[in-house]
Amino acid sequence: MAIDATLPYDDGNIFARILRGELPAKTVYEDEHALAFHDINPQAPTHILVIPKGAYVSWDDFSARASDAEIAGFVRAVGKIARDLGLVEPGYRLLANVGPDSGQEVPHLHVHLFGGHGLGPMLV
Ligand code: DGP
Repeated sequence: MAIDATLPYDDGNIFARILRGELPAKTVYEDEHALAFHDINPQAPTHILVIPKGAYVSWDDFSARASDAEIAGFVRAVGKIARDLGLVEPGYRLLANVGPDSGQEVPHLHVHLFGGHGLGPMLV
């Protein structure tokens, strides 16, 4: 169910539990600012979720409250993951859903990283 991105952070959400090691994930990358793992329901040949280590509900929350160091570390991590996975050629797509209209389901910021052949044109 889509979540209200204006709600306070709920530290019982699935991705908070993955960050704490309470739930398993197929991790591909971790550093001080970011954790990346395979989406449980992949929508492309490669479908990775990249999440910040801090407690942020959405991109809106993150961009408003995170420190410059957190933002820079997270953005650099996303780029590094795409490079490390060999996605720069033929290309990849980033997506972050924010709030009910977007269909955001998990109330911890996550950037979808889609890659592999045949992504096709963006529909929205
Ligand atoms: P969004 O609609 O933008 O909130 O995307 C949530 C994504 O999270 C969706 O593609 C499925 C994925 N997902 C949900 N639960 C889990 C989980 O427990 N583990 C993993 N790896 N992915 C999950």
